Amino acid sequence: ADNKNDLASFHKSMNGCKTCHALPNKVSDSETFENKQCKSCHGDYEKLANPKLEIDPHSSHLGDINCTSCHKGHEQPKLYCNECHSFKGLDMPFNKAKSKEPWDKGWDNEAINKAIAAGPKETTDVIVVGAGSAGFNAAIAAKKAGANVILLDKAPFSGGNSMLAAGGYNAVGTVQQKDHKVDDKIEWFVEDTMKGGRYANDPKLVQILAEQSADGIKWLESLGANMDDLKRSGGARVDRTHRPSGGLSVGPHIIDVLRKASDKEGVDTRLNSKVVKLVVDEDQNIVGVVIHGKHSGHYMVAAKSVVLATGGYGFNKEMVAFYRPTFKGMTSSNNITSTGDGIELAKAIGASMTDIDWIQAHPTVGKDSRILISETVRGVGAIMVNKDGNRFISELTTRDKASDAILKQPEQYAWLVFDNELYKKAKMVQGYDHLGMLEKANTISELAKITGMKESALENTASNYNRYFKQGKDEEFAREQMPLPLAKAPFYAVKVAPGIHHTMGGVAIDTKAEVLDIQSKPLIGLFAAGEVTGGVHGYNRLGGNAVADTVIFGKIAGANAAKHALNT
Ligand code: MEZ
Repeated sequence: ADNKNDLASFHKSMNGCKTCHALPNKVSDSETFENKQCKSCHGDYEKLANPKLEIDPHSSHLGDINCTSCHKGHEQPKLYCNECHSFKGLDMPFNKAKSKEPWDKGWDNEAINKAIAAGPKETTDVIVVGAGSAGFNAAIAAKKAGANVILLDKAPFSGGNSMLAAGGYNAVGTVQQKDHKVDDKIEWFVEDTMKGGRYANDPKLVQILAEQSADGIKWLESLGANMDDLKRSGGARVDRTHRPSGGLSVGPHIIDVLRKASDKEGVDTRLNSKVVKLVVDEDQNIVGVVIHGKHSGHYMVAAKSVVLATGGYGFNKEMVAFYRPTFKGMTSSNNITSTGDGIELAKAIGASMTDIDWIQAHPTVGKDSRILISETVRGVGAIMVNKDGNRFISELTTRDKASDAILKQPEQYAWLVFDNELYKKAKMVQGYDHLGMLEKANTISELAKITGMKESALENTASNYNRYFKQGKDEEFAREQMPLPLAKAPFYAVKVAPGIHHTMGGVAIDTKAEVLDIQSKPLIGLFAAGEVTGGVHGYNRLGGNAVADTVIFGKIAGANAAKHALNT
């Protein structure tokens, strides 16, 4: 420790460097020992959570992540929550410490070439790059198939963008649908997904998505997940979006389950470990990767199979501006990890891209924020009105259409309006309230006043909508489902605008999740799953299909990666 104001100096004064580190061992990239030390002295998150705090980072939706994600030993701490939120007054201890250059800035080709020339430091069967839902599912599937697996993530925590997924997982033919008497068919799932994607999807991939969707739910349940709640998402003709009961967000739940399951399976997860190169032999077959570890520098690990599960590029401003100039500068609901690394890695060894320029703007990101207001809110019953208080489209239309419609409204924003019945029903709405995002009033006209809408317009909208609800027919916009009227005070409104949410394009894959080259031949040993791939969603993804994609194709990629590694 060389900085009087940092956490390391404070701890050093107790029992020397041994307070935190397992000397003389080197610090691992995941800082595993250090994090165990934090918890052994301070207790786990449950103990640290302070019920008196309005916003408490120790009981957040990020779940049980490394303490050192925010509390840095030798440098200024970083409140990770504020990458998406703007919480004031959450002072972190030791915040006067000096900041340091990030360890992972830029590519260092000289260091990469040196690591390759030095040869592999280790050998494993399967390397999975990216520890979100696709990566965890791939790693667990590969491990269950008998392979040794290393799972890598560049971030100091696992979970990726999946940990922010709010809505749910689309599946057909589940016990849940049967229990709720929902009549659904694989063909309908396929048709809805193709229609939503403007028929630009790869039909073979969509068929797999639909056919294996119910098995994916069973698989998650076998790992410990609860997917008992059902709702409808935009573009679906029936209720097929599965999520945890009580209206909890799906992402944090399944990431918590997958973290535990992958530890139990014995997956070797390494954080702060960025893959900077896919290494191939003279025949273009995968032979390993070069990793840049926070503490171990550049090194090569050999493996016959690599699964790319690095997510999309929705948080990479330059890539968004390049592929979709009209979305330049638009806010993004994505995690800061969604920077398109897998696309660059795969491109560098000749992978082909599918629909790379198709980017989805989610219609309802909190205005001037990065917080997604889940489609669930409309699915459960909210209406959407413009700045004057008039509806302008069916709330359950697909996202591309809803976003386009908002962007055509005066001032390019909208309000979601709902009543207390919905507030009680959807727990995530209480979370938005907690974050101070909701306007609240005892009457519709008061709500109009507070939000600047026209009183008469909003009152008309509400009374018309309540009539449509009663008669079961939306005369204006043919909304397919109206689960709730606007009846029980208090009434709420949240201001929303479109924000980058999903990048539909990415590396081209076949039905075995093998990555294809520009002649549509598999790049031997390279697999991919989740948002890094293109083809599943066409030009527009339906709500609830991303989580399904990560689980189903994650499993396929992991199982095939294991098969390839163990049989060649
Ligand atoms: O699949 C999604 O992206 C989804 C359902 C998002 C949401 O609005 O909750």
